Amino acid sequence: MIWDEEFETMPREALESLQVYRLRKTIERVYATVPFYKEAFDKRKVHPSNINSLADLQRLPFTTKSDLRENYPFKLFTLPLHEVVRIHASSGTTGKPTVVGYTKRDIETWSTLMARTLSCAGVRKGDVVQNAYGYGLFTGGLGFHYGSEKLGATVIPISGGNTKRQIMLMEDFGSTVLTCTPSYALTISEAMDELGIGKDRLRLRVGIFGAEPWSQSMRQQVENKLGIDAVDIYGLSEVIGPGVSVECIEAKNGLHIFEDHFIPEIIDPDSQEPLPYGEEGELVFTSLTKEAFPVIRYRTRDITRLYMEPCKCGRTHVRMDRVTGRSDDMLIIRGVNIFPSQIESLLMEIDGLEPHYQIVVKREGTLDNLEIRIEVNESVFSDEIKNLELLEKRVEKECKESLGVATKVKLVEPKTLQRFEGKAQRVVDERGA
Ligand code: DLL
Repeated sequence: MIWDEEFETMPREALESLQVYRLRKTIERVYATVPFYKEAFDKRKVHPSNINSLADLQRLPFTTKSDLRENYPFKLFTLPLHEVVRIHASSGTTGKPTVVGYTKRDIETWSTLMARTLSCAGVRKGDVVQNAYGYGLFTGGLGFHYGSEKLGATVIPISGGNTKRQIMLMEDFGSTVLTCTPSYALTISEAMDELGIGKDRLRLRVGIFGAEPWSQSMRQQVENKLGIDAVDIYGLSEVIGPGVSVECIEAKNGLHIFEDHFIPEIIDPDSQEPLPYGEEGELVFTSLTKEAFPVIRYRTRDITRLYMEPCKCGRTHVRMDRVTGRSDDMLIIRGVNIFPSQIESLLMEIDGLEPHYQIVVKREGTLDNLEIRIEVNESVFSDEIKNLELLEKRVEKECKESLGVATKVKLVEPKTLQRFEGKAQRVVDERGA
């Protein structure tokens, strides 16, 4: 079901005029209220009155994560704090978090976008949503919570963790929808095996998984293990949280970006030049309806591509491919660029391996080396040592061929690597150590 039929299926021309109108309003707003934007626009000699078409977007400067840090915590808000009813923050790996704020109307907009998202993923009134995204400063938990209520579904605000209890309630309350990171979905399915609870004892139908990269083969694994349709959802705190784009349950093929609220662009991360539809590059967003914390050409660092081919669900908005990774997560090993998600796709294709792995980057002498630790299943593990060694060699060979760099592979005992309740931490960098 399409939640906002009028907007989600808007003909392109009407959508673009709406975007231009909203863009102009947003630019007027930030220019008048946020010194950072006024200065940046003045420097480029752009004034809100110059914004009359989508092409004019190119005249605006980019905003980066470090701009957000330099304006920590509230200096990019367009309103005094007493107009802001909610704060969220995303923790960076280093230093201060990125802080975002919402007015009452922003919360209303976000909830509507999340109702739209859930609906696009096949959730209906009458569904029971087990919301295992973390509640707190992270936008996942509360974003899904408000959206589920808005849609009229029954939401269980269980948050992440406490996996046994999670499964018990899933069975007792008859949850039909599971929302969490894909890595936590795996952790849950593994715990079900351990407890001897088969998927037939649950009523799960759909999983809405995101907040971290995951591969198509991981989707198949999770779908089989839980007996569900698994759809990909993308978003980031700076832009609104979850509710930026999602796959439709009909096609499960690319994520529809809610273009009446956000304008996406793809740029070459080095030259910063815009790239045409179909080409892979860095995703950039401009918000069109946010009040407290609009963002102008925000560089996400996420790598993907956009495409306009019509979708069978009838939505007219542009789609994005699944995000392969963040430009800052890209590993450069002996001059070769490697995304952790490439390694995941490759491993998932090999029989006998489990979807639990860790990528360790080491420095030996002056050279960087990759080591991949991956769990094997019980039957492989109890096989003869000789066969384990053969499998190890085979994985090494496939890694070398596909990644273009020699990799050490260590097959490890089932259930020995770390499990995750929120975003997975797959890469361990031992170079600085
Ligand atoms: O992760 C918002 C969210 C919550 C999205 C729940 C989906 C579901 P942040 O903590 O600010 O916000 O992290 C945003 O996570 O820039 C991407 O690098 C990554 N990310 C989010 N969704 C996906 C996805 C939330 N489906 C950062 N695939 C983003 C790949 C994703 N990466």
